[in-house]
Amino acid sequence: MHLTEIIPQANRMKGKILVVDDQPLNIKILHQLFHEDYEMFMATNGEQAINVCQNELPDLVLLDIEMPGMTGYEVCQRLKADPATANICIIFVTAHFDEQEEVKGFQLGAADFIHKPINPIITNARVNNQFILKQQADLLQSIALLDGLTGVANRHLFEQRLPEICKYCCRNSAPLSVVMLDVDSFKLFNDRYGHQEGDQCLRLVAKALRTAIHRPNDLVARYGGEEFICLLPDTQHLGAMHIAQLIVNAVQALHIEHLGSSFQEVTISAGVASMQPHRHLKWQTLIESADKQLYLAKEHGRNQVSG
Ligand code: GH3
Ligand code: MG
Ligand code: MG
Ligand code: MG
Ligand code: MG
Repeated sequence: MHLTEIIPQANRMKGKILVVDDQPLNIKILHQLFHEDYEMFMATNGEQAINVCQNELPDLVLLDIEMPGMTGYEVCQRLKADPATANICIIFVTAHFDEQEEVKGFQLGAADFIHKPINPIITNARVNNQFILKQQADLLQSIALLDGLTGVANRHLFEQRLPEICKYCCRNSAPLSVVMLDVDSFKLFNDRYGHQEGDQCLRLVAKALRTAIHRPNDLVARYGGEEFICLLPDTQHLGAMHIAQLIVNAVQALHIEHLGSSFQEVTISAGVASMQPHRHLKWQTLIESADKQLYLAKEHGRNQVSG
């Protein structure tokens, strides 16, 4: 999975707002209020709202409570239960003031309430405040979970996601593959070209990795210094071997000079391990197997895949 899918870019210029209301007139009022500063999306029922959230990942949802079919509360509950949409900021828009109802909304994870009839000045202030808070939260999260040098997931995020992805694979009886990668003879690269060039090389390698791994549920992370790891749910061993080979080829195709290496350019080695998830199989075993395979790829001459 790419981080941009997990963490919306904190520095995006224009925020996205989804307005959900069964009354088109209410949508129109809110649209008029915000369309100049935000990219606007609309939905007239709960199902539609959830779809837009999954596809567009808005920053904020202005959510009507009383709607035929799914209520706003149910929409909120479903969005908060899905890790992909849980960070979306939800503001309920309601015609009734009822303490108990508002408490319920906050307990479900709403950020604020706006009361109908819409007061434009107050509504503007509340929405803009929540948007700023959302941006700050996104920024903090990206600092905590992204690798500062390469922009891919860091080890912390990897370790957070690994058990979740394993659970997902178990539930769906889906295979799970791991590709462990380690840049070849990188100590010699640093020695010859300097640490700055080394850093730039790691950025380019990470970019090549991100290009090769593009399914939404895949995860690319920097595992250690010059080591990367890819988690590939729903991927059989053969498919993972293919992807690993694509990465090995892509890194060599960068043609980064490395005269200390027998290939004369920067290369990477990969170890692949796969499993059919099973309650008794541990993900630790999977990582260990990939690591062993990586060691074999190194032993057999580097710039290759073992699995
Ligand atoms: P092998 O082919 O067996 O993997 O050899 P290697 O030289 O790559 O392995 P080794 O583990 O001996 O060296 C890894 C090097 O990676 C040493 C370290 O200085 C460098 N390295 C780790 N993290 C960074 C980083 O963030 N930036 C730079 N420039 N170098 C790094
Ligand atoms: Mg309504
Ligand atoms: Mg290493
Ligand atoms: Mg090493
Ligand atoms: Mg290395």
